[in-house]
Amino acid sequence: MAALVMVLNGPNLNLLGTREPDIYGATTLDDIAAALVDQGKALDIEVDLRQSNHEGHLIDWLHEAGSRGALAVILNAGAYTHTSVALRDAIRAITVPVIEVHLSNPAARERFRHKSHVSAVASGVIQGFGAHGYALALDAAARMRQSAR
Ligand code: CA2
Repeated sequence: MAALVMVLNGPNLNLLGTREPDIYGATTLDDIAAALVDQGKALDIEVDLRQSNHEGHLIDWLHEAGSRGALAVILNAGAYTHTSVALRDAIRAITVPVIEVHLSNPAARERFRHKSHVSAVASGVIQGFGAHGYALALDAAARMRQSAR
């Protein structure tokens, strides 16, 4: 059976590819989803990509990843990264490894983006590589499965 990787995206990421391409690139979230599904087929991984502008949805989906025994969650929590203790608690509450992804490099941006509530409870962080960061994260998830075998 294919392993499951949930790719969860937070607020405003539905706008990807339509505004601020200088910061976030020209690739849409649909483009990213299609590329990850293809990449997943080659790795025997089912990719389930979702986006919500609501914090509680992201928390419910993290719980779902836990109850479905997902191989990993790839999480771009958007601005909630910098504000949400509730997301941090949800990541702590599941045993599924979470790979934090950011299109931009928040460490090179405004000070308020330097704090991530996710990083300390994530298995790893990929940031600053644009949409390619999601592909790197899926590859990391596949390698985690290999090393667990
Ligand atoms: O670099 C990232 O991936 C971020 O998670 C993106 C968040 C930002 O708050 C984080 O600091 C870093 C913002 C997502 C907004 O996405 C947009 C996409 C297109 C146009 C406008 C916003």
